[in-house]
Amino acid sequence: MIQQVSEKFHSLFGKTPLIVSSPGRINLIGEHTDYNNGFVMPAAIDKRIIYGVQLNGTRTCTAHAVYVDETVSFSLDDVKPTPGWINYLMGVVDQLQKRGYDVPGFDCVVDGDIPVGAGLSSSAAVEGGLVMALNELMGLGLSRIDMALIGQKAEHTFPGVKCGIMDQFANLHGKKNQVILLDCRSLEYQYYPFEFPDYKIVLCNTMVHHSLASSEYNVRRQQCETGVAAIQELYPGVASLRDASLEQLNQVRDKISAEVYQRCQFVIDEIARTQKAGPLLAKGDLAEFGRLMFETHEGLSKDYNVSCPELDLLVELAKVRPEVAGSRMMGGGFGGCTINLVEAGAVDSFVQYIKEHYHHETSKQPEVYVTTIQDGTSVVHQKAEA
Ligand code: GAF
Repeated sequence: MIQQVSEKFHSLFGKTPLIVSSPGRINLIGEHTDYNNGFVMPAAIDKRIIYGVQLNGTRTCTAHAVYVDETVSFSLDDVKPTPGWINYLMGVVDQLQKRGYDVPGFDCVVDGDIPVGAGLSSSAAVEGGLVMALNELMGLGLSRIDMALIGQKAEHTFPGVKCGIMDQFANLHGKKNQVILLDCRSLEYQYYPFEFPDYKIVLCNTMVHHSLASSEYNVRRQQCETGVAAIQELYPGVASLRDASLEQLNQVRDKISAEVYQRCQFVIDEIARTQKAGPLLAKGDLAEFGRLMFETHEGLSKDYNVSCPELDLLVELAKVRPEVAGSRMMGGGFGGCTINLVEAGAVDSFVQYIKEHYHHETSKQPEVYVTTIQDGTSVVHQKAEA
């Protein structure tokens, strides 16, 4: 892919680009906890976006996406939300401009193998890769945390998804064979080795992406805030669900709707589960870790209500297989992938079983990815002369 991007860039723009590699992410546990100031446990993976970027000395930015064979342009003097994939690039440029940087015109070629709408955060990869490229080409000296925050804000303001920090953080801080335990309040983090030769991480893609995803995401965030506001009436020190206990939530039960109660209960439980996850990994207790993953799925499906029949089916199918330590839906929900911890020796039979049964029940052919944990966004080739 790197060579293809480089060649395409050369044929379109006649120059040698800076190359940046920007990965998708998985999340082992800690779902819908990031925007509640809780903990998450993501990692960067072997599916990625490759960027070729070079400054062009004009006030125009031109981008070519190889996978859709489409070229689009925008003026740096007219950066505003625009339908299509260009929105993610413009969101990043807008954030840099808002921080006072005089972004110069650039050309770029993008290619990638992160399936879109699969819950592997292709959008954070698009954002993180461009911030990294511009940081390098403009010599901005931004930290990886700055870059993650820029990507997150771009997502809020352009596509309009009020996401937490997990995806952008994992994209920029991923490390080969390590998962990140991130405290989304302080942005302090710790790596845990994920080196279990007897297990593989298997992603099963439902191949559905329900249109509810981004609107319902923002509704969940709002519901959590409603729960916090009710708790704050009694406990002014509670700034987010991270600070709240089930006892406190129970005390305001009659002041909030049953739905808001369920949402908040899930988040409080999920933060507690994620805090247990690090020590379990350190001990190599994948059996208990996997049990927590099943519990997470149950909560996401029944209480947080962000699953869908296809995701539930994939988890039900996985649950009865002895080679599966844990399985759950992953990411924002309403489609996309499940993440499964599967005994390495039985991966082939697991994949075959999932494909057959999922197809039989839904008439859809799932895609299955046996993934590995890799480094986060990085510059692949040093800046070449423009
Ligand atoms: C999406 C969001 F972008 C993340 O911030 C996170 O909230 C996730 O859904 C759910 O855990 O990927």
